[in-house]
Amino acid sequence: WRGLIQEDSMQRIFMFDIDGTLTPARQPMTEEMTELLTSFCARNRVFLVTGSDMRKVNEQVPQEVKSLVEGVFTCSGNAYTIGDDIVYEHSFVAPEGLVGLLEDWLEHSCCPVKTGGHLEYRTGMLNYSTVGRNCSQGEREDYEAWDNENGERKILREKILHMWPSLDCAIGGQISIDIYPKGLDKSQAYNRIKGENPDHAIIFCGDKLMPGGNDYPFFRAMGANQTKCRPIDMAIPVVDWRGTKRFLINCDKKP
Ligand code: M1P
Repeated sequence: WRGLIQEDSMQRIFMFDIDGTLTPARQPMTEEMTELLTSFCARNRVFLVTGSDMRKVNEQVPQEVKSLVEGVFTCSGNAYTIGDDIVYEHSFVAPEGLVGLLEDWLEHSCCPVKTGGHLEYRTGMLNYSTVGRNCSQGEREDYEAWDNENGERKILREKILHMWPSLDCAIGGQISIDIYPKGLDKSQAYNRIKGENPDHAIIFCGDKLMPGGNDYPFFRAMGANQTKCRPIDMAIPVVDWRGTKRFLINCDKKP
């Protein structure tokens, strides 16, 4: 009985990554997901947590979904908004030499296509892409395949971590890396919402939960906070928005 009572009274908060989890990377949410998520948000407490900035969120997440979520963490947790109100925004000044390293890397990279828009200064972080943000969808997919074979982003990440121990660096999407001060990552989103809701179970869906991925710090923060007592927080790995769709449908099924 005790278990059942705890189960019934346990409140859940759902937190979702966006690119690769709710939408294809840098693509708008499909109509199917929009419909499902709108209905889910109307019945559950939902927050979004992305490496991207708000401009990209607005391009990808329909207003009907945005109006139903409780809050949106952007720029890897370095900015937090509720509705139209900015709750906080962090700043980031790239340490000496970092931009120079990225420029040299760009010049020497064997990546076959470079399109411009390689550095993006965002709130609290810097985003770097060798193929560049001006690439077409085809060039984006080609870069991802090339990077999977050549490991460019993993190697660049290791180099940055080695040269600047005060920085962290993560692979979030298909073509770029996110760079920010150590600890100022998506764990900020977990810590904030868990801090405000210690009695709630947090359930987080992400496609980059593995070490080096930009959802990993969120997962680590959950682990650091976890005791063997309820509520147990859960991280749900997905490979794409279809996996998240299956998760949402399963959530609604009665045991
Ligand atoms: O939100 C995940 C990532 O989405 C984009 O990744 P990419 O352009 O590489 O596919 C970027 O906005 C990136 O910063 C972000 O982490």
